[in-house]
Amino acid sequence: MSEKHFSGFVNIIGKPNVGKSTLMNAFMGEKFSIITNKPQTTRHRIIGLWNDESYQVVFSDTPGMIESPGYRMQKEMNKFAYSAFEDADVILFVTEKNDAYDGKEKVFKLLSEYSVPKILVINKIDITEKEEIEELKAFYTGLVEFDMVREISAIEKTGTEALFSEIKGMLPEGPAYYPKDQMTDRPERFFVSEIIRESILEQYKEEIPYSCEVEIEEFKESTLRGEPFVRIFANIYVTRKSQKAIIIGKGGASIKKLGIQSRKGIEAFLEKKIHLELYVRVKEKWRDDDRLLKSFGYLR
Ligand SMILES: Nc1nc2c(ncn2[C@@H]2O[C@H](COP(=O)(O)OP(=O)(O)OP(=O)(O)O)[C@@H](O)[C@H]2O)c(=O)[nH]1
Ligand SMILES: [Mg+2]
Repeated sequence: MSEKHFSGFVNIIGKPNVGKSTLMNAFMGEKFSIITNKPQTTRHRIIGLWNDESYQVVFSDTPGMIESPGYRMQKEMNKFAYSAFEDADVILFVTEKNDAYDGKEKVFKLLSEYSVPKILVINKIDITEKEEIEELKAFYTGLVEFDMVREISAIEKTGTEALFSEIKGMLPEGPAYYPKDQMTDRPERFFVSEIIRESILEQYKEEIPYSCEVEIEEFKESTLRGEPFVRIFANIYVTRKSQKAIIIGKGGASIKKLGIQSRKGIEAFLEKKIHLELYVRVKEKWRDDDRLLKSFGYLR
């Protein structure tokens, strides 16, 4: 018995909204990261573990890299994104036609200096003309020496299977980093808070999505009439009173809708019935407050 085993960290980086989380979910075949049409949806580094007998692929989805972060929260998000350069065995640099790079950004210097295999992934080819794809390829390969260039549509799963096989072929021989029955390094309650945040991003406009954070205060598993059941209390933090009023809506209509939408997503994820209570709290400066950022997992 000397079956070879391969493992490694495959870190997915790029600007906000290019489809990093969509790609991670396509590789995993499950929804790990939340996806919305709003930039800066992902705020943490999220790990998805793909296991079989011979492989453990440790995918990392990261927040989109921001050129000039404002709030402390965005600075910490950027740190998560750039931490992808600390431990990668393979780097996936994801782009799409709407990325406005001029070539002088820090990411290109880092990519050039980093010696692991790097793949240029041109995403969203379902909405990109052939000539545009060629232009993008020429632009990026002129900046960085990529080991591989692939065109995909993460949403339609075009080219993602082939890309996955190629990634596996780039992994070094080595033991598993995590237990083989594990799929992520985060507890269920993290994903529950993300599902609520996704519903907020979908339902509310303008500054609301960027002003919100969700904290799970209570996550209590029990049974109800012999069926598994979870009671969840969640706090939604906003930065202003006026935002609290918007989240709640007239006569509580908006928060009711949010609750229903979130509950559906959470029940599908946990495969259990839940009872969900949402509370809105105003914390003016949470995005710059060390103590709160720490409790929300942005700071160690
Ligand atoms: N047409 C098209 N849209 C896509 C594709 N992949 C992702 N999208 C859409 O692009 C938007 C952003 O996708 P995400 O996966 O959230 O992007 P992200 O890079 O993780 O974004 P951040 O977390 O904000 O950094 C969503 O509306 C997706 O549905 C694709 O292949 N084609
Ligand atoms: Mg994302």
